[in-house]
Amino acid sequence: MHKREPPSGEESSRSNSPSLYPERPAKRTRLSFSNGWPESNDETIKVHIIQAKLDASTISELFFLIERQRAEQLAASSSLKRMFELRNDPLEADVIVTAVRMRKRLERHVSWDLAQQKALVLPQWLRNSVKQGYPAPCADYAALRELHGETEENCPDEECGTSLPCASTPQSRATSAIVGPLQAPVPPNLKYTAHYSCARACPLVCINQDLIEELEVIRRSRELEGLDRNALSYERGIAAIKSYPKRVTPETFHEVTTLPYLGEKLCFKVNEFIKTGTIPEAREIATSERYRALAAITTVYGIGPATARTLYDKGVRTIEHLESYYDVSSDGDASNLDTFDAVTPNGRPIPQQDPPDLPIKVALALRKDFEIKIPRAEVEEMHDVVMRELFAIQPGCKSMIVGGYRRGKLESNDVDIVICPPKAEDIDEVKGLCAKLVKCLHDKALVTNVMHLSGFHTHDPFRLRNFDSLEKALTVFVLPPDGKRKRVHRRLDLIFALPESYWTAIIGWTGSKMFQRDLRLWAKVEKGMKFDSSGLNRRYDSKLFYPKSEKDVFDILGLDWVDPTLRNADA
Ligand code: 8DG
Ligand code: CA
Ligand code: CA
Repeated sequence: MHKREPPSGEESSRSNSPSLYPERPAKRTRLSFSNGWPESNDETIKVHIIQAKLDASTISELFFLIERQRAEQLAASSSLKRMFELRNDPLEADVIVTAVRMRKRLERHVSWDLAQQKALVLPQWLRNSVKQGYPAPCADYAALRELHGETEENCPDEECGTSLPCASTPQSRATSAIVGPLQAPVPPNLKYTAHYSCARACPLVCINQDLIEELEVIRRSRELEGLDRNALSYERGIAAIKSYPKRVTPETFHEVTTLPYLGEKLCFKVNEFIKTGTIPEAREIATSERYRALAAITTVYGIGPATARTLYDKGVRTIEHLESYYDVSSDGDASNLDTFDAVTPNGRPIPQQDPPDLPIKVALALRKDFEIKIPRAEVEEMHDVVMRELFAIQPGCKSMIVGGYRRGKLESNDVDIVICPPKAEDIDEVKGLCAKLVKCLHDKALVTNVMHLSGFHTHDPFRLRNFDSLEKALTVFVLPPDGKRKRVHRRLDLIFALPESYWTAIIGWTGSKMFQRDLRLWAKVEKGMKFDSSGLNRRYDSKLFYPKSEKDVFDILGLDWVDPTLRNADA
């Protein structure tokens, strides 16, 4: 797998966030899916993994391979039907992946009878199959010599050449092209037992992701109900399980109970999950009218849980109710909302005023656009467009795409870019650069709305001023028309940092939220320091530090390096 080195202090003026994946079409599939995943169908290849004889990082890698290709499938608009899906029960699987090569050992996990009805393959089969986008011939990877014939016979690749895509189809080539390196390997020094999530490795998709999704429903519901402390307990429990590299089973349950923040209540729920594959409370919440309503209402930008609860009390249950409450038509077309009233000869609108903020009616109309996730290629395109405009105003700025994109997400909800002007000392030179850029982007009809534009402050060790002393603009952005694509409104956050706070800004805005929260806590409790996106200082004498790289921040805080792709401590 691809290993990314910690970045050095030397940055180019373009993003140095490496694209983890080759470019792929920006179209997206309208597959039916639940919990964000495509639903399995007859053409899904069901895979069971026997964990015996596999080390933790291999188990994690194999589970991750499956989850990742499902996400790729969803993102890539591929019509390829051969998806791989995990099955806990070997009985339900088409293929059993195992490193066990002896009959006696195998029979501890699967009966011989059952084994004869399946294809039993080595882990490399899964790697190669996912990579090429269709099942490799199982016989070439047969785990047990005695079952070579059965493995060949039961291999799902036999269907290749009938109704399903096989090696030579363009679809399979397309999928092959979009499977890239996954994430940094987990370094042995990052222990899953560590108390702080900033000292653990949290992959984007973990081996217990199905359990995480259940716990996330409960966490979200606590948040929607305003039970913030309780929500935080779930958030912490989720972060702990996220870095646990073994599957939760009756055998591992005892160890799970010893993980940080796994209190009695959470352990009870984990145990329910082990026994039934779900958490009853999560199922009950997910189907309740109140949860569904509050979750739907808060998808509108600017409506938080408290407002959502008030609206619910007034009878609002759906987005349609909300639209009539705010007297908005429900055609959902946001294209007429841009505040431009003149048009150039080539059809580009000319803005007549400063970018407006995002009133609730506009937010409602933009909701459908905001629901459409942003693929990595488009994130990069947006960054390129912004940096081109910035260059015309102020050459030599450094920038980095941060947020979920940097943590390896295939699709983001919004785009976050940290920008740093070239000169180190002169605050006046950078003051207002953000506002200038936003104005310029608005003049070119690239930014349609600005929800927040903060002033510029030097680092404030006593937190006497705002939350963090960075210049930031939270905006709505649309890529320039290319004659083909529909203008989809995207959320774009631009964060301007002074050179001395560039690296802390990058860490803060790379997230995840829990990673950042624990970083602050670690700095305070363990090191007597204060960390936030705008800087790093020692509490007792307010001594400021000027990190020269991201790794430098970890070093100053006495933490081992954690690759951005392993900072996914949130669900
Ligand atoms: P996505 O939903 O956009 O796909 O994922 P994300 O990129 O992880 O979420 P995000 O909401 O865009 O947040 C990115 C990171 O930025 C997250 O770790 C939290 C952090 N962050 C904010 N707002 C602020 C803020 O005002 N100050 C600081 N320092 N950090 C912030 O979201
Ligand atoms: Ca983001
Ligand atoms: Ca953001």
